[in-house]
Amino acid sequence: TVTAAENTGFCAIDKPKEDCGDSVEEKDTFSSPLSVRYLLYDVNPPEGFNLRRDVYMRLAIFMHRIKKKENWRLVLPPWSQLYHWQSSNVGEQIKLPWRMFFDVKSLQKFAPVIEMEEFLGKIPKHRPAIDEVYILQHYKDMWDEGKEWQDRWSIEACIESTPYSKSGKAFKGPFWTYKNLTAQKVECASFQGHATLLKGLLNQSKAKVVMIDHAEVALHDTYGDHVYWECRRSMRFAHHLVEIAKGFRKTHLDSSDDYDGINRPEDWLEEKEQTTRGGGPYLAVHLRRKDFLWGRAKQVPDLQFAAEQIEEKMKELQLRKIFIATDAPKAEFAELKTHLSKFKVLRFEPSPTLKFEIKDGGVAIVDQIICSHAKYFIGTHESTFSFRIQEEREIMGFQRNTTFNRLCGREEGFPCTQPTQWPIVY
Ligand code: GFB
Repeated sequence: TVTAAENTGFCAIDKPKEDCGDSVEEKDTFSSPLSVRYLLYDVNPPEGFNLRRDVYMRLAIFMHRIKKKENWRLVLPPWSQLYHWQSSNVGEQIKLPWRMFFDVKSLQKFAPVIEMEEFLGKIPKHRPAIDEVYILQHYKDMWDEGKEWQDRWSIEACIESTPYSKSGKAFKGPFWTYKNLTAQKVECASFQGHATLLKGLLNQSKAKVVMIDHAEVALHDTYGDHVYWECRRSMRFAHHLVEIAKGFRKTHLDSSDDYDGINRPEDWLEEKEQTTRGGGPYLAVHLRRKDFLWGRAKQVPDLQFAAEQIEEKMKELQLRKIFIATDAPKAEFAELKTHLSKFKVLRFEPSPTLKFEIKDGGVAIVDQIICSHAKYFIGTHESTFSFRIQEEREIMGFQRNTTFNRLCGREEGFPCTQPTQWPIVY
């Protein structure tokens, strides 16, 4: 039997990587110390998938900027044990390569990135994988009154305890759950500034393999300029997930790119400014629940109030179908449906086999793809999950009033302040 994922060219963990992404490597044998250097990174453990995507962009843009002069490879940190990935029955959600979620070839057209396994395959046996780890931390005086903002970094004592500990000559650490990985040196670096400021930190070191932990401390060089958007456009989703979303749109939402007037070239480099007036004949809502119910209590509506807002928009747009992307448990979704019984309310619910293959991350991406193709989208206040959908819609050229919308909390009332618009730049 051919599973849905095999059918769509799914790049499983055990599939040869040549089938899934090109190597950008020339032969680097590790013999000449600085010919090629490797930058590894990790992010504050509780952060979710979509904030991590943003941190990737900060580093990829940095690599893109220096790629003509310096020979770095950015090693894509495998996805391991994300806090929000809580499904049982999907197997272990650790060490998942980027090709499960993104088109790595497409990423490589913007920045010199490689998968972790490709990097690990290069390390000679006798050698610790990582030479130096720098844990970024904020300056203690960063928030002091009257302190002027100034780009700076310095190696300093660690302010908080770290998850790295010395064992013999080497340091052990979380290292994306790879038990055998070690580092030769671990230090803290107080850091205030944009990602390109990391250049100073990397170049004071002569190490071949450097890891930056808490990379989220480094800020975007420029948020929203054309380089930001090039990087963002290079983050095409993995083909098998796009195909699964296409199938769902066609079967359940009467939606296809042709009918909906959406026209995106295969290669993001060929993408030009687009205008989409259509979109699939459905309203898409990203209804963030779980930790947002207490983290953003004022701005996240209860289900009844969410349904009232959705119903009003449905009447205005004269649509029949609603697609809900949500992290809500089944019971909450069932309750929402009872409040919207006049409409067809749908959610993407993969079969157990498919879910096992694409995992929680894949389900979330399919949700995002479906939301990004709708005639009208309403997101959740300050959710990076919603932000990424808005960006996708900007790339496709939807009218901004159909994209930058969010549900209002009961306490705020309706209407409420809507999200900032971040227009695409070419
Ligand atoms: O993606 P994310 O950073 O967005 O984290 P926020 C939320 C995670 O929850 C997603 C799941 O990556 C998914 O795993 N999730 C949320 C969903 N909404 C949906 C959905 O509609 N469909 C599916 N399938 N899954 C931030 C976190 O969350 O919120 C931070 O990154 C922190 O760590 C902060 O917790 C408060 O920006 O929404």
